[in-house]
Amino acid sequence: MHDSHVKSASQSLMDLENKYGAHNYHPLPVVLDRGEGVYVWDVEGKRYFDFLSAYSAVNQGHCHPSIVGALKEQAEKITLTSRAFYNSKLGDYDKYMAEYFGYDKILPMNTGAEAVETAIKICRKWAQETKGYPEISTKIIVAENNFHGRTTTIISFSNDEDARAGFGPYTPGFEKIPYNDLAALEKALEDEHVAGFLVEPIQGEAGVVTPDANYLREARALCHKHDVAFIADEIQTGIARTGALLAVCGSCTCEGHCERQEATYVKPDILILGKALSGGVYPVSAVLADDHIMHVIKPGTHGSTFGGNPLGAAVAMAALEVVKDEKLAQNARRLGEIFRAEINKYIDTSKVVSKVRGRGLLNAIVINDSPESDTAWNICLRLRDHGLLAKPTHGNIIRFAPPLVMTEEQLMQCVEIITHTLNEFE
Ligand code: IF1
Repeated sequence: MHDSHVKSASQSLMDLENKYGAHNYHPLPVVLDRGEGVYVWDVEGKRYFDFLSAYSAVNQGHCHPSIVGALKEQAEKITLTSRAFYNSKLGDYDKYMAEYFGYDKILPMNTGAEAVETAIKICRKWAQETKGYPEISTKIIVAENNFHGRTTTIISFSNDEDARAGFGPYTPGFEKIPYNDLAALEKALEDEHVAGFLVEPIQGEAGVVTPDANYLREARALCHKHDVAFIADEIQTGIARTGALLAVCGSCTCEGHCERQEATYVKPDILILGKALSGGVYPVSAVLADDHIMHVIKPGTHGSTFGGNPLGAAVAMAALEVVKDEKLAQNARRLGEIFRAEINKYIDTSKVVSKVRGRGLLNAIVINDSPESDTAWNICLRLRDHGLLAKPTHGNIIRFAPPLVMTEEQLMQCVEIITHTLNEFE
């Protein structure tokens, strides 16, 4: 029998994180030790369905063998050269990415926030050098309740007080408008020095907020009417998560190999990728644009030690091959429809859940309680007890984002766990 005064391995490890790690997160009390596909195991060996996917970074499933294989093979050759020299992976990677997503060029970076910062710099430089905008009045429009990362410039245009309080002074040159509001965008575009509009196709952290069907297309058209760059942050919504290669692809599930004939495709002028670009195996992010914008980047104007390293290049190409070969966009679309239909059936007779929303396998439920309540947190604790890991976003919203390699049978097991757990709170 386990002595109650003897700490579990999990508790000992949680105590170490609390004692020696900055408290910049409030994790669910579970200590993960192994991952494979849709499953993770804690240090006591208990298995869980992972319904967060490391915030949509492991779309291809934990430790996908072909991605890990690419990592191992490259790691034994050469991992990092810096861009002071060429390397034998980057040229093939640049070409692969340009063709996969349909752009002239890619600027390779590492984290999502770095890629967002890179996109902001490219957009500003493009406006100032090709359109003669004055530096002081160059502006980028963003949406309220955005999440684009945690650097000082990015939190400067956040309206999440937890993310920005105390970190000023803030970077100027950004204007917030309501999300999914074309009239507000049209009005903001009256300013003659707007360089770009930076937007998430679906607002993830805000609680998986999906805009009207025509929003992205109309927003891009408004931007182009004013020669303003339409910048899509697909770090969380991209790489098949929403049932298409990119959320801006809409209903198309061609995995990026059509000639973009699909009427639903809204091509960003600047595309930002991260997270599942590497399948969660290594930090890889990227900014893609055509030459008329990317040409402003000249030697010495931007860079990073790890950006474009051969290890990340090898991993990202393997990760994108998995998306195509395993038809992850199609699977995400099909399973997402089943998931929302099943949860809506539950909602019909529920007092606890008021709504389910999302696209593909990026979904969230809204708990019928105040955002300040701990109901959503307590539901996630019980989900953990029942073998499924998820975490609330803001207060009363629980995001559900399993790896896209999930089977229908596994999904139905998870629906059973979720509805059974919710029932305990009715
Ligand atoms: C955290 C969630 C938050 C992102 C979008 C850029 C980035 C992210 C659309 C920056 C990162 C992560 C960061 C993590 C929690 C998670 C997240 F929505 F995915 F759940 F915060 F909103 N654009 N999202 O979602 O990429 O620099 O992290 O690689 O910071 O708490 P990064």
